[in-house]
Amino acid sequence: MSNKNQTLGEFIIENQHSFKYSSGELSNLLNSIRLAAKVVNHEVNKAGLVDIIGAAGDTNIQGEDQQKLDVYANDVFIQALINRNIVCGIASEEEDDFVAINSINNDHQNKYIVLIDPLDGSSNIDVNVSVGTIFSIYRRVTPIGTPVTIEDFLQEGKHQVAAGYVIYGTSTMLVYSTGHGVNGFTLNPAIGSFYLSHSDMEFPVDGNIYSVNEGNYLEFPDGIKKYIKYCQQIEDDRPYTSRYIGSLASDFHRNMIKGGIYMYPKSTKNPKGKLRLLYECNPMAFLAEQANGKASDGFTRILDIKPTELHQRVPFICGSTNMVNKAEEFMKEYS
Ligand code: AHM
Ligand code: MG
Repeated sequence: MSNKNQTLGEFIIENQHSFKYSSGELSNLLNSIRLAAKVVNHEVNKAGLVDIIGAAGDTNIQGEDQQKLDVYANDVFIQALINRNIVCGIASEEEDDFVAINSINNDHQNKYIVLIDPLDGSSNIDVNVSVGTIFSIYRRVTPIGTPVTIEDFLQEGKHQVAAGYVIYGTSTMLVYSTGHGVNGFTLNPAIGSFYLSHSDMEFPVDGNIYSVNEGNYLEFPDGIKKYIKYCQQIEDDRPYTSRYIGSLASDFHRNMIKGGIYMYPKSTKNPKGKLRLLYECNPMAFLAEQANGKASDGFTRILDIKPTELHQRVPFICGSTNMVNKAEEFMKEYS
């Protein structure tokens, strides 16, 4: 039962029984993400004061080194996850390799791994536009009691046990799923708590918004070019509206609420696409499917792709099911 006065902390506890392995560890893990999101939010809110408090690389008035926000967010999330002694490994878009974490007792008993894009769309920071954090959680596949290996991180997205994002925007929101639908929580900055504001979020089956960086149009595969022309045609309920923030979590969030499609196809410049399968596409695909939407690389379900490397990139098409189906039809016919 959703309750509008419910905090994220209360919601996590109340829904703990629905996790497949209900030991409290996943709740604890989600709580560490909740805490880190609040810390990063505080820092992101100050970003416009950079001329006053100093830019990245400077030393501030207290003698502290100013970090770039993406490095700062990376450190905050990793530290918050390590502190709770629940995860055995973390991979981050900001790190070259995964970080193996031993448990406090030195016995490698922790079960969960986290993959994270700590500050996605960080080029938006300089112009006061929303940025996000995207996270993805799996159970390890190698035996408990041994150190994690790359195999634990290269799991197909369909094995995620939870995923979510934080948007640092006009309001700060944390949206996540543990495989039982998608719920969104809005931060009340005066109190410092996230409250359930969007319960059981779902993509409308159809929509009229398309989100793509059209500056790359000439470099897109023919299927995508033809689909974009289809979106622009004056026919039936078209032309659709074009909306592109350039911050995946925000574009996804708007499209989930209003109905739409997000595309980052491959191009001559990015022959494999730009977005990362493990840190961006898999968590968003998991959320999309949990919210009645769909995510594909144009031909294949994102969650079925077997990763071969940590920083692998894939073309990404995600959103309202009928719109993604239509884009796939064009890809099959023309690309
Ligand atoms: P980043 O991880 O380097 O921040 O890049 C990911 C971002 C997405 O949030 C966004 O949708 C896309 O890159 C925008 O890319 P572009 O500026 O090429 O349109
Ligand atoms: Mg990113």
